[in-house]
Amino acid sequence: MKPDNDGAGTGREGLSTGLSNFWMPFTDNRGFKAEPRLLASAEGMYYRTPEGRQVLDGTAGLWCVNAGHGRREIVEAIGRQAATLDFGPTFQLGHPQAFELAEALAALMPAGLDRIFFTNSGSESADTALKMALAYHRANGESGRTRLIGRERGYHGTNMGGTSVGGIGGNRRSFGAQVWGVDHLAATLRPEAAFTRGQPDSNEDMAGELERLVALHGPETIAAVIVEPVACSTGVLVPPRGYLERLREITARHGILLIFDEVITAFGRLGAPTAAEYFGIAPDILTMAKGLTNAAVPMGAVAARRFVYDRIVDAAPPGIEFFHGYTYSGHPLAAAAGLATLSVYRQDELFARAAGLSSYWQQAVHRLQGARHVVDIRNLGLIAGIELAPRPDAPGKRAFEIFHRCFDDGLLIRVTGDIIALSPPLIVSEAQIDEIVDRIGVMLKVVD
Ligand code: PXG
Repeated sequence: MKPDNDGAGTGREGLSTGLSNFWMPFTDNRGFKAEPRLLASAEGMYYRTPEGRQVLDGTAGLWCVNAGHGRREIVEAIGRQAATLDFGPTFQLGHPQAFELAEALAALMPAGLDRIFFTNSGSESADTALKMALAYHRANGESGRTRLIGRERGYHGTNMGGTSVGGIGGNRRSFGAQVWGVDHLAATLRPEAAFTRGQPDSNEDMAGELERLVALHGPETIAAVIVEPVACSTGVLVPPRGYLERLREITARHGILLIFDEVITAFGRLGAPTAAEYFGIAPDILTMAKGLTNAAVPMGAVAARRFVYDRIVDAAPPGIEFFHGYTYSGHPLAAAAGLATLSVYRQDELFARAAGLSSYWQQAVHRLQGARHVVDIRNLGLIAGIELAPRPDAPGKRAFEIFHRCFDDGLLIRVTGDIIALSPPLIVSEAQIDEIVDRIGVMLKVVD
């Protein structure tokens, strides 16, 4: 393959090929390929570029490397597993690691969410959860319950179901209509709550809108409501106090399943195993991915309450009960990585560590209140969103420039629109928290 150019000093060091063939996901392909930024290795809190520059990871990769990069225990477990059983089907066969991991996950979930279905990603987890909800109601003799309700500014991955219940205009509009019979709640962000530390208080009954949708469509048509407990990808929208409790109450009253998409929030991001536990609310179905394997091998999972599993399984005639699954559901390498990851979380008490750091984190990120461009700061657990005023003629450009400059300066942040999103590995130190905030503070001064 012919290199696009020779690369020296262009950010292409260490790359012996061209860049054209890889159609990159959610990327400005033309912009990136004109000015690539590459990662070569990673350890602990740092990435390293091909030129050997260290980059402090303020985002745990893409919200996923919760235990920090290159954890020896996880790497070794993957290697051992690859040498022992590289692949084994889980359709009508099994291998011990998948069952062991399912048992370990069931123990970590809120009580009752103990039937675990494996997928390979958050997107597959979201679509699996939606199909479980549909199958449950059918098995329950309520096949009219097909409507799915998501939320504006929600993100549930990029498969058909997740895109449809998701609430990101750009993701949906590019593909036209998707899954039929979907409706959305409004996003929970309110301008008057700007700069709230943690969960905002609200007098408004935002979740009460679900009652309106139930009255509009009829409860007998609604299968499930799916929300992220904290909407992360669209800029860290922290639910007001009482909101999730109210969603739980309304869904339960109308026989609607409540799905928490915990692809980001599970595995310690809020200082608890799950957001469900953090908020003290048990959904009927809970999706995971990312931190499940510390991102070392792709894997997702869906935890269902026992009644969901029992209904689908018991109602089925002898034979396959749930016509769904993936070649790699419970893949041995992923399962081994998952088991090793859970043991790292346990041994290093990383969820408690995140909980202990969250007030330091809150203080630190809110130091940017009053900094140039900053119009809101939101945080919970080890998550923060720093919202900037957009440039009048070019929304998103200011934050994107800060993302580039931070990377070149040795800090990885994530931006969505004009919002900076932060979610460091749970091993972050107080000094590194200060460094993340201070470096962003400097960039806010430099970038117009
Ligand atoms: N649900 C939620 C809540 C997510 O955050 C997915 C589903 C999809 O997961 P997969 O593994 O299919 O990508 C996600 C993924 C960002 C960003 O910058 C967030 C995600 C993925 C990539 C980037 O905020 N979240």
